[in-house]
Amino acid sequence: MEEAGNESYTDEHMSAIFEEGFSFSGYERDFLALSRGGSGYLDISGVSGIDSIGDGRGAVFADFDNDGDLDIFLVSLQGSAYELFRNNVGHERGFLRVELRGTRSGRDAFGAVVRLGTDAGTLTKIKSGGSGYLAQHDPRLLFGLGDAAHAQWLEVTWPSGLVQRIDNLDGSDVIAAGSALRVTEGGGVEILRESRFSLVDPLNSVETLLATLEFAPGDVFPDLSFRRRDEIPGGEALAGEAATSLHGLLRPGRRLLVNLWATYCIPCRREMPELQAMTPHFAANGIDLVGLSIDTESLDRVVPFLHQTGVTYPVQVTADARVPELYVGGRISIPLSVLLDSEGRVLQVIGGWSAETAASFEALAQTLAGTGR
Ligand SMILES: [Ca+2]
Ligand SMILES: [Ca+2]
Repeated sequence: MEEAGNESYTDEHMSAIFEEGFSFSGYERDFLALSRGGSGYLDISGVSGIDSIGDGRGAVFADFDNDGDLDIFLVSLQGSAYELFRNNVGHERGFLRVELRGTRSGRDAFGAVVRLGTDAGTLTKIKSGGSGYLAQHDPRLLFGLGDAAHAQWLEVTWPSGLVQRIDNLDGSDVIAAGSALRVTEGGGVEILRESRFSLVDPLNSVETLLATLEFAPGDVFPDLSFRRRDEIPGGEALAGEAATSLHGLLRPGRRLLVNLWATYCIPCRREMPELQAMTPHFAANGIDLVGLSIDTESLDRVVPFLHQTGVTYPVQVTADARVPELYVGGRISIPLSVLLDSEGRVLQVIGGWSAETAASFEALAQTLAGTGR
C-alpha cells in the first residue's frame, strides 16, 4: 500500500515538473543530419526546426503524406508532446516504395534485406521491426531515385533465405520512379495505388501567438481597470487622461493600440522608444496609443522607466486580475500589443519584439497616411 502511495506521489509531482517544462536531459537540443550522398553530413537541426529542447523519447520516420519523402513524428516527455515535421526537401524527386509480405518468413518479413540497383549505385535497406525508443518506422521501405526514371533491378533477400529479383529488362517498368510495390515472398509483385494528401502547413507567427492567448480577433477585450495616479509614485506626471478603465479610452471613429509592458521587460525597453517615434503617425491614422504597465511590484520604477525610455505617450498601470487570464495557462508574455476598434473589439494582436513586429507597427503607422513618413 505504501509503495502504491509513493508511486502516485511520484507520478503526480513528476508530471507537474514536466508540465512546467523542466528537462531530464539538460535541455539538449534534438539533432538532424542530412546526408550529402557519400561526402559527409550537414547539420540541419536548426534550419529544419527540429532542434527542440524537449526531452525526445520516440522518433518515427515515415512518409505520412505519401509524397515520396520521409517525414518525422516526434514524441517528447513534456511541452509540445507530439510533433510532426513535414519534409519539404526533394519531394519532387523520384522514389520507389517497397512493401514486403512474407509467407514463409512471417507476414512482416522483419530482417528482410532489399537492394535496389540504380544509376547512382546500389541502395540497401533492411526491414526493421523497431527503432529508437518504443518506436517503429514506416513499414514500407522508401528508396530515393533522384532524377532516374526507373531503377535497374530490385532484389529481396527474405529471412527464409529465398532471394527474389526483379529486373527492369522485361520493359514492364514495374520499378519505375514513383511506383509503390508490394512484393510477396515467393510470389508476384503488385503495383499499389497510393493517394497523396497534404499535411497542414505549420502555424505562422500570428497563429503561434494566438495559440498562447485566451482571446482572438473579434472578441471584446476586457475592460481592464487602471490604478489611480496617486497610487503610483510620481504618477501625476503621467501623460494621458485619468480614466479608470481601458474602455474609457475608446473614442468613436478611432482605434486604440494597447501596448502591455512592465519595467522588468527587457524587449519593452527597446520597443517603447520605437512606438514613441511612431505616435504622431498612429494618431494621423486614427490610432490612439496607450502603454499599459502590468507592474504589480516596485511601482516606484514606473515613472523613472518612462523617463529613461523617453516615453511621453499616455501610460496607465493595471492591477486587474484578468491580465493573467488573457494568456493560456496564465503564462504572461510581454510586450503584447492589441489593436481595438471603437467598441473595444480586438482587430489585431502583435506580440514580442522583432523585425516582424516592428514591420507590423510600421504598417499601422502607414496604413492611411498614403504619402508615408
Ligand atoms: Ca512525405
Ligand atoms: Ca514532402
